Amino acid sequence: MNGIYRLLYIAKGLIEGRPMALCDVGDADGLTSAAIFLRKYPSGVVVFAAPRDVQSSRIIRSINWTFVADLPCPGKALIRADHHRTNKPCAVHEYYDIDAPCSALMAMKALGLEGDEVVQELVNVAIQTDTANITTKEAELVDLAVKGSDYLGRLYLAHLLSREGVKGLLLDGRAQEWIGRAMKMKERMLKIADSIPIKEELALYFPRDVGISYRQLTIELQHRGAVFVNVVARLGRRKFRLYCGADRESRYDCTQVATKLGGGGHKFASGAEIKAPLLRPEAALDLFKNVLESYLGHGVEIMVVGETVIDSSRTVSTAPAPRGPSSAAPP
Ligand SMILES: [Mn+2]
Repeated sequence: MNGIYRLLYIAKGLIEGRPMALCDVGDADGLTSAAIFLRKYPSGVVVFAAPRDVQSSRIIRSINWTFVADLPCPGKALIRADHHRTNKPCAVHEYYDIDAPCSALMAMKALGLEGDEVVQELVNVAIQTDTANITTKEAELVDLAVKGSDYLGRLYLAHLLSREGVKGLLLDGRAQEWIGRAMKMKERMLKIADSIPIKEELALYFPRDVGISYRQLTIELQHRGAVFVNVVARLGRRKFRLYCGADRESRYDCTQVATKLGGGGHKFASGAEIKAPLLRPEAALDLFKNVLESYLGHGVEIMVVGETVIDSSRTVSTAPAPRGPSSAAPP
């Protein structure tokens, strides 16, 4: 569905000859970067995409983008704002710094908007959300609004934030609805976190989607004392996604796991969409286990989570995956 919206907005941008931005659909950094672009170009067209879409879509790769934020280089771009270690630069004007806390900060510099108060507020929000250190009400609101909204909702939010800043969310009925939805998701995520015994290294598997933010779960488990968290969720028959989180100061490097599964990101937060074999999609889990074990240099026990999550009663059971003796717990 998102692919169809993308096509429609790309067509609109091309036909009307407007400046076009390609921004990460996944989080508040992509959203605030899009809002900063619209602050500079109020008539601009925003197209959202995930990193994997940039790699796979020939249409995205064929467009001459005015602005790209928080995403790998699609090929042709005038300005790009980014801070991902695994992304290769390519734009005419690169604002690329792997030590930057977020892409929104690079977007502000790239578009020369340092003096704009709304932009400064949006950057301040993205710094907090992208470093998993949310301390202000504004950052909390934007984070929730992103998590509770879909593609078109995020487009709406980008325009709202560019016009009115974060205070625009408070008076907007749709934004309030998405914030409420995300708060419910967060409650469910906290219940699941409660059921997981904290260890330095955690490897979790969700055999089906339980409708939470798995990224948020990795962050929560780290706050509770885990240092290296890998979550794989099965989101469809052949669709498995990895979320990896590691403490910034630790010896762990999430990109080492994610890139071997076809993804990428930061040392402290990476992700991948795992390609599952057509006839035996379950092999994706074995692939994940092998990659994780070879990176860590020892056996890994994968905990299966949420098999009996029932929405009404919200009970959660966790049990170790049934595995052979070769995959016993690490020494
Ligand atoms: Mn980012």
